[in-house]
Amino acid sequence: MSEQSIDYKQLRAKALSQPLVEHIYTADPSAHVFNGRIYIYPSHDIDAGIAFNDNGDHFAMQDYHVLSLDKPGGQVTDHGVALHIKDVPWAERQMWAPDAAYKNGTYYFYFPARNAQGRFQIGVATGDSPAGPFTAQPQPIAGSFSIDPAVFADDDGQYYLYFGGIWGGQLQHYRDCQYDPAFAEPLAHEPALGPMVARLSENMLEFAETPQQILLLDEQGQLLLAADNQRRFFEASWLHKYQGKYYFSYSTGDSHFICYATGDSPYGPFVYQGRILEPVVGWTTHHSICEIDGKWYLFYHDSSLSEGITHLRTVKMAELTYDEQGRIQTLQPYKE
Ligand code: FUB
Repeated sequence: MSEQSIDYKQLRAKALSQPLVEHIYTADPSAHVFNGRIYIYPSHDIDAGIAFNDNGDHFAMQDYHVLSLDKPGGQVTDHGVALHIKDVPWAERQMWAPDAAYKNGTYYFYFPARNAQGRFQIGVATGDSPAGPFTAQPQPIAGSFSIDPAVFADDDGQYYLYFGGIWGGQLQHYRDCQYDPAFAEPLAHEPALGPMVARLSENMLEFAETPQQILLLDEQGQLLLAADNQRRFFEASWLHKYQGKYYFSYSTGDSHFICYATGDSPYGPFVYQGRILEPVVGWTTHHSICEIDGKWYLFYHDSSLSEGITHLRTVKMAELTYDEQGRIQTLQPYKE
């Protein structure tokens, strides 16, 4: 079905869940519980009048808002602008998917943007409230590149930053953390590029180590191949822990799935397990997973409110369930 032929009224009625807010467009929701309240760190979508292209230039966001609610189904508060690009000395454009973490009385807000050379890097901003506002560090994280930072706080007090995305996210131009515009996506029969991970330093503002590529394996222990676009990593990394196992989830981009893979270490390797979310309306799909009062929730977005405009998205949440073996049950974004 082409997106032009969709009856959006009907689609919205059949949706798995309804928009969390409608007064602004929001996407790429990273959710956490801080002080017993649910905080969502989304992108703030705008229409900058830039035509759609594979580079994602039409995602021309300029600031971030933080959303919060006291419980699933509760009233959502928009805390206003938490960080604006004009207050980030190194960032020129495209404030894409962010995330946040808490440590020792400070909230750390991680975000990607393009620098003056057009290269994505990842910045950190700090604040004393989970709702912001946040004050950006003058420089991006040294050695950072690409997009979609996601922080995972492990039980042992270590924090890890996951990041990376191909195509507009530029990951294909890096090998061993070195940039060369001549580097491209691997050939179809070669292993796909993996997401990146680095442990964060004690002060949460730097990498404690050189980022390393995560290995995503199939059920035979073979690396997922570049041609396997229904399962290979594209963007939107997220890590959570369930019953002692590490679950790495991500978007497959041009095939539009949210998938997951599991492993025994925050560094992987992770073995592909299946899909979490079938394709939503709009080109991109992006998510986070958060435990709230003993239940698990998927935060995601779609473009049904804007009637299919791919860069005008809306964040949503839906309960996620696991079976006895810890397998995540696939969600259909629209009921049949
Ligand atoms: O919001 C801009 C980009 O779209 C994100 O960084 C990607 O993950 C995709 O959702």
